[in-house]
Amino acid sequence: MASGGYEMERGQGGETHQKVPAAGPHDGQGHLTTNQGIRVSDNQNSLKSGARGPSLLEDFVLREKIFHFDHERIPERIVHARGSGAHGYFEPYESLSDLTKADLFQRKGEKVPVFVRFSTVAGGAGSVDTPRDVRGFAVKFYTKEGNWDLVGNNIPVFFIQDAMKFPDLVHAVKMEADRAFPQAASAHDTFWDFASLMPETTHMLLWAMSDRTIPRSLRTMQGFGVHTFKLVNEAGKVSFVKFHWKPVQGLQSTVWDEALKLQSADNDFHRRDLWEAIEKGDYPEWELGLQVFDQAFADAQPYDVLDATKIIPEEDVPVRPVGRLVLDRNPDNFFAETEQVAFCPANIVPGVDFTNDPLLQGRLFSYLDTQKSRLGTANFHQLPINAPKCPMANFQRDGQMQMHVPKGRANYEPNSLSAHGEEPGPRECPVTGFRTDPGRADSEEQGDKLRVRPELFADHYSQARLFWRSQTPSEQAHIASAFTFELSKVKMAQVPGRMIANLRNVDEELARRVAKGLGLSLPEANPAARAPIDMKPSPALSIQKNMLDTLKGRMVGILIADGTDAAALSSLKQAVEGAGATPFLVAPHIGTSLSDGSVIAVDGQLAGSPSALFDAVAVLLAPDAAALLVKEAAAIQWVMDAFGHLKTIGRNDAAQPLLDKAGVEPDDGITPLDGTFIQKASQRQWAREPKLRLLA
Ligand code: HDE
Repeated sequence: MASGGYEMERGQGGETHQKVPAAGPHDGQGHLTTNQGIRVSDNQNSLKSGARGPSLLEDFVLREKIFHFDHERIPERIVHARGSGAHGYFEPYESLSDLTKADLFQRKGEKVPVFVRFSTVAGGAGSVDTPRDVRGFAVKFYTKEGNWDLVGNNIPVFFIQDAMKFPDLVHAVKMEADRAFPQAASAHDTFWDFASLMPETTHMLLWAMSDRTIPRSLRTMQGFGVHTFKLVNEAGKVSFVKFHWKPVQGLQSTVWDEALKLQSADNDFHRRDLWEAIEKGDYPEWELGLQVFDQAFADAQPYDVLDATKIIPEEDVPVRPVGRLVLDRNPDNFFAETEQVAFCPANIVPGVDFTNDPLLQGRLFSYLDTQKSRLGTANFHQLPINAPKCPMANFQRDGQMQMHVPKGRANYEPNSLSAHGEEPGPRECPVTGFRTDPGRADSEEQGDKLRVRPELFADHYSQARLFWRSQTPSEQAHIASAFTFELSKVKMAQVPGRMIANLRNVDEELARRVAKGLGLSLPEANPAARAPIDMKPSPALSIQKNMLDTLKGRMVGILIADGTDAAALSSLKQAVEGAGATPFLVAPHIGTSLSDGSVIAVDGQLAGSPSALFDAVAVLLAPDAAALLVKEAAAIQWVMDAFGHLKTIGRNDAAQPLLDKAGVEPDDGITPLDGTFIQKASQRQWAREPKLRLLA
């Protein structure tokens, strides 16, 4: 027996011995077994009659193995199918007992375990990480009073106001019904057909066409609970709340061309980035922030706080940081945890409550329902990733894949089994049990049964205008260009004009720029159901105004080749590491000889490591190598893309010919390889963009 392995017995036909590691089901002694615990003598050969067959039906080892394999896949999520998850904890900064009785917010510094899953929305489970798409940001808190799921997105508003429209929205955005393309993209007929007919989508469309939907990393995006929720304290006092997650690393997005190139460079760009950051101990972190307000504030606003297409500007209600979320452990198994995790907005704890937001109300039903299709049984809550980490007890019984083995006769209540000396089972607790807030604060006193929406829901444009006016000129150019790009993919002739007619209610200039980009004349504005108003711009809505000037947790690509100066490389790497970033060496060959004769193995070969993968780049070459690389398309493209993606480029003198060949023009972001490079490497050179890109 080899250490860590199992010496196979000789196969039926006398084949060679092989050593295989003990993995998967085993009996605790390193032996491979079937699911029934029977030791397997040969995991290489099926059972045959004679060396040349036929194979025998009685081979239960083969049949069990293939049977299980045949059923390895489960239905993927209808939306948010592609996701990446991690474990971590939430830690409150202070007690929030004045606001909520929720146990997890009572004690400063007491950690609550969490599991977080980030996702794209439109693509299938095997789609890429970097399409233009909303990102899911779902957090499961395993509190002492049961699981609380805050199932949010990286955008604080949603496309629609009422759950009734969700299947239509999702059908429209996913691949088209007859042709099954495009995968993971909103740039197609059915999405824009739907969106242009539904003015309530306009605010979210502005966000979706902004750089929010092409984040650089899952670690550099915000999260939002979206709906207004309630917090309830011990005395029963109710406050309204919006939940915010703010990344400690600040906001970072890509530019569109970079996002496209990342799709071909690395389909798993975000998943890998999250995994590697956690493996390195560079734990992603967010602050939980609350916007707390009362009914009087809600009544005074020109929008309805129950409308999920509206934000509450941070300038009106500041976001109060109340704790931090740290992700410090990768899943042990993607399927068992990230795939099988079942989030549900209806999972809340005493101290938190729902409002009557009609979108939220629909979600409260949907998530439980979908898990039955996806996970196949009403007992999905027993899977380890979904099970609460506090005690649970009730009289629910049986069902497919029941894992619990309840004892005794108590499966009903009330019962008098204790009178017979039997275990009576659990009882309700009117004191500590979850009680729905009876307050009518957010509802009509006595509602008739109507299929209607509240009056203020009819304002579809004011906040879209607020968002547009809160962006920098460069962000506005990105939004106008994204509308132009997406609508340029639409073949249904009536749709782009209809969309521009809606945009005229947001901003005339935006509408004009999109029309010009598409070669269309400006259509009549779509009559607005309710005339938009001008709200004060909110700087908090801009990414560029909320980036942090730090290299911490980022990646710097360094292009080298044979003959690169060893000492200069070593000090550059040290400086990058000193700033908290990771240097990533790229060269034409993995084995690269440096000026001192040493040969090093670089991290990535040039053809497979385009500069889109990095936050900033450096080019450190010997003159001979530069003379060769000016003929190498991959090297020219590497530099050209870094320039086009507005990244800071550090270079030594000998590398200049390559920069010249790539069309790099000097600006603030082209630096020598000294302290200036490190100082500027965290920044994007927005001022460069109008010089090299024809934006709408
Ligand atoms: Fe979801 N959504 N959703 N959604 N959603 C699902 O649940 C649904 C909405 C969000 O990582 C599904 O388990 C309806 C808003 C996230 O597993 C499904 C409506 C927001 C995730 C479902 C909405 C979200 C989902 C599909 C309108 C942001 C992924 C698989 C009434 C606040 C969670 C599943 C994960 C997943 C229904 C609207 C966020 C079908 C009916 C608004 C992050 O139940």
